[in-house]
Amino acid sequence: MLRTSTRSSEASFDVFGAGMRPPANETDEDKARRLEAEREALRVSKTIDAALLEGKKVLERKKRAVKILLLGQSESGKSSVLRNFRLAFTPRYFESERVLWRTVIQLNLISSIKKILNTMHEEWTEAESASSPTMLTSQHRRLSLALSPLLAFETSISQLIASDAGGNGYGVTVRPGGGWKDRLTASLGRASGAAPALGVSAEPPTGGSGQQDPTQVTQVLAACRDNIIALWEDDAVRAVLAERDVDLVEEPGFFLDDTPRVTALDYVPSDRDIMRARIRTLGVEEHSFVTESGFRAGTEFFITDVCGSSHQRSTWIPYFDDVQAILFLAPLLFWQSLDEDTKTNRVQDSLELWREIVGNPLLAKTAFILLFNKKDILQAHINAGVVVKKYVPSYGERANDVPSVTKYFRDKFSAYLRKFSPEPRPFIFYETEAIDTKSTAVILGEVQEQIIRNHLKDLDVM
Ligand SMILES: Nc1nc2c(ncn2[C@@H]2O[C@H](COP(=O)(O)OP(=O)(O)O)[C@@H](O)[C@H]2O)c(=O)[nH]1
Ligand SMILES: [Mg+2]
Repeated sequence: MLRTSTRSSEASFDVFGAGMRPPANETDEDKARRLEAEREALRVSKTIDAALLEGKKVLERKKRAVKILLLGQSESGKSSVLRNFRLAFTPRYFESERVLWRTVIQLNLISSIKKILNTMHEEWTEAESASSPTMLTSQHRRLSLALSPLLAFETSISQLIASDAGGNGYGVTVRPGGGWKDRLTASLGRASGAAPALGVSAEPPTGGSGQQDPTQVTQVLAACRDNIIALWEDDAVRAVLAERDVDLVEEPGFFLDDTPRVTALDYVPSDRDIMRARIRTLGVEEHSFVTESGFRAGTEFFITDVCGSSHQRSTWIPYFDDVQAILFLAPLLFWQSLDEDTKTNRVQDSLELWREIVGNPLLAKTAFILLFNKKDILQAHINAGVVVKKYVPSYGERANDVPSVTKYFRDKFSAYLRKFSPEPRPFIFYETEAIDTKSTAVILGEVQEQIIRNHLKDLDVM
């Protein structure tokens, strides 16, 4: 039963007042305790108020900020576009991270070497068990032995920066949240005894934590330089790799052709190197920052970078709420299949993902910007004589050139958008090459300005 209270203000005041009044027989000690408890209660209440206010401020900030989602299959170039974004609009921040990319690139290089050494070992094992001949000689054994110290570095530094992210045995895989940057910064700082610096030739480290010391890898790589070059330029090694379908040049994070530069003691990664570096993030990463330059510098951005592999895609949905724009990355690499599912054609997979995303009612108001990324790779393959019709039968007799391929797929993406969008909307598309920072900066400049303008219009401040 619901009891109604008497609404006499005097009565309720009295009741309230009696409860708050100190007891008549209160001792000095009790009084001190009571006052302390009251002070504590007030402090807690103020803290809660401040937290609520802070939470409200964050929400308000986030509401005014520009929210962008980077979507696309694994390896489509999402993280590279984000890096370009930071280079173009937060250059000071980008500079501060250059030192970290050196270690990532060194690891990328070692990963390629590891693949070569593993392939050579497979060859030897098979040659021994089947008593079949091999092109590899004792000279190759010596090279393999000389380069093996690098493998220990790959393992220990990957573990250091990847924490418990695991991985597939090659390359660098990290958990979201930027923790890897903190761990690596700390480790580089510890090893040099000061803040990490670039452009100075490192002295051989004296302290540090043994093989986990990322500055030592610089020394060891420098010492291995000639052997790495000898390995990579060896005809027999190349032939064994080709025979076993190991195509390192096509893989992300390929730096073997840059060995002399990357193994130099004073190596400083160029902007392009940083865009070419490969690091895999498991899970969704949210980046927030205030732009230092560009249109309306000082604008706050929240950019969400997801992990694109197919079994991670269900984790994207919570990030769809309240985003102004989606940058959808779709490289037109029609001759490739997905790493995680070798039966699925990459472009087909992108199209299906696009269909799901444009059809999602949560994104009905979101602007779509489609980036046909990796246009350099498309161009190189078309130049090398790859025939589109062979992989995409419906391509028919259209001209086998980049503009025709691009138009063919653009029409497909556009038709899906028309057909599956909850309401009609335009989309912009660009052909991009995320490792070319200059051309990407121009495109991102346009995109960023357009998104900010639309956002300000929505907020009614323009
Ligand atoms: N050649 C070339 N490589 C690219 C391009 N965009 C990205 N990459 C490389 O492709 C790899 C995967 O890119 P990443 O941004 O990590 O893809 P994500 O998995 O979608 O985040 C990286 O090694 C990049 O350097 C491009 O336009 N051209
Ligand atoms: Mg990524």
